[in-house]
Formats: sequence, C-alpha cells, structure tokens
Amino acid sequence: MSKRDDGTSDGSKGDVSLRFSETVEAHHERIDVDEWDRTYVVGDVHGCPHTLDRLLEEIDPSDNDLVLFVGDLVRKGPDSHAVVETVRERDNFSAVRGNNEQKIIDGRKTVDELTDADREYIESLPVVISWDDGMVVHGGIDVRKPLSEHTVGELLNMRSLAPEGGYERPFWFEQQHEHPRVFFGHTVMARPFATDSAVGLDTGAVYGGKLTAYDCLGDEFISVDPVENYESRSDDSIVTPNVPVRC
Ligand SMILES: [Mn+2]
Repeated sequence: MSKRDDGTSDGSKGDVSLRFSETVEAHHERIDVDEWDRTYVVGDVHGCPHTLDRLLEEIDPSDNDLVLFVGDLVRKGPDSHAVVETVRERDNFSAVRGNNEQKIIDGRKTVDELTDADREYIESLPVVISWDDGMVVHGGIDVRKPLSEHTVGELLNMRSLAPEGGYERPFWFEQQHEHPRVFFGHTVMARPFATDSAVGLDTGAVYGGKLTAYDCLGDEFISVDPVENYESRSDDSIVTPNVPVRC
C-alpha cells in the first residue's frame, strides 16, 4: 500500500474511522496490505468475464499481489458464474458484497448460471474489507455520521446525500474529505474518481464503459475497454466527476 497508509501516524485517523456497529463488524474483514507486494482494487464487473480477463491480463497480478473487488461481480452481464469462479479460485483475490450480491442472498433475484459453490461464496463475502486507514465497500459511507452508526444496507447502497437519493448531487464521495480512504463502486461514472479520501471505480463496464482497477502502490488507474455485449444506460445516471483526472 502507499506510504500514506503507514497506520502509525497520530492515531486520529485509523482508530476513529474504522469502528463499526456489531452488525457490520460481523461482516468486516481486516487485512494487512503489507503482506502483499502490490494491492489492486477493481470496479463493478457485473457478469462480464471476458472484460475481466482483459483487465487481469493488463494488470498481470502475481500470486504475491492482492486483488480486491468492490462487489457487484454478478448480474446484468452474460456470465456471472465465470466471474465469481475467477475471483473465488484465486487465493489472492477477495471481494466485498455488492447490492446485487445482496439481492441474490435475499432471494430477491436469481441468476440461473450460479452454482451452489458460487452462492456459498457470495454469502461468505464481507461487507467491508479494511486496512490501516483504507477500506473497500460497495456503495460508500454517509459522511454526515460516524462509521459506527452505519448499517449494512447503507454501506452497500450509499450514493447521493440528497433527500431523493438516486443520481442527484451532492454525492457522498464529493463531500468526503477525511480518512479512511474509501474505495467504492455502485455509482457509475464517466471516468474513475480519486481524491485522498475516496476512490470510485465503477466506470460502467456492463454499460459500454471501461472496467477499471486502481493500483494502490503506483497510485494510478488501469482501465480496459469492454469485451461483452452491454446494456444501455441513460446519461443522467452516469456521473461526471467534479475532480480532475489524476492519472
Ligand atoms: Mn454495480
């Protein structure tokens, strides 16, 4: 992980930020990124295995590199099983639960091609993966309240801070100016979003956008064009970030 995440600083960031409610804590996995050579975080794949393969070819992670996924591995694209299998079979790949995995867990949606092993894996996914002062969650956080007051549903679905929600500004990640640095998906963006406090990775691969990863050590994005056929999406539910492109 980058040097900012030494976790030993003044104590005002790590310990304040990463205290969760008991319910969330039961689905929280803490990791040590120092055990890995490099750490990558990958955006919403949504059942597009060939696009994922293309991204993995580009990143070319070794067994000593950690690859984390922001959730929504499944649904919308042509083969959710192949995506889950790819992530599940590599010891150095991990994912958090997305709102689309939650729909399957709750029985609100079914995906025919998923096997029992896939479903078991989906049910086992944590809601949060964290290290020092970084964390991966699917939706995001509500910057108006402490992390310890967040529900699982909020972490999976957070997007707009407007009363109507949806794709109305302000978005939580544009208001997040403190640690932890939150890596997230869920909000489809025309290009990846990065500040010191939030990194948005859903560039809408299943909607004809790119699939994006963030290289934490190199502090840069890696994106590939989609291979799979995609669904359409209206422009008013694709966010153009209000921060400059960093890389
Ligand atoms: Mn998604």
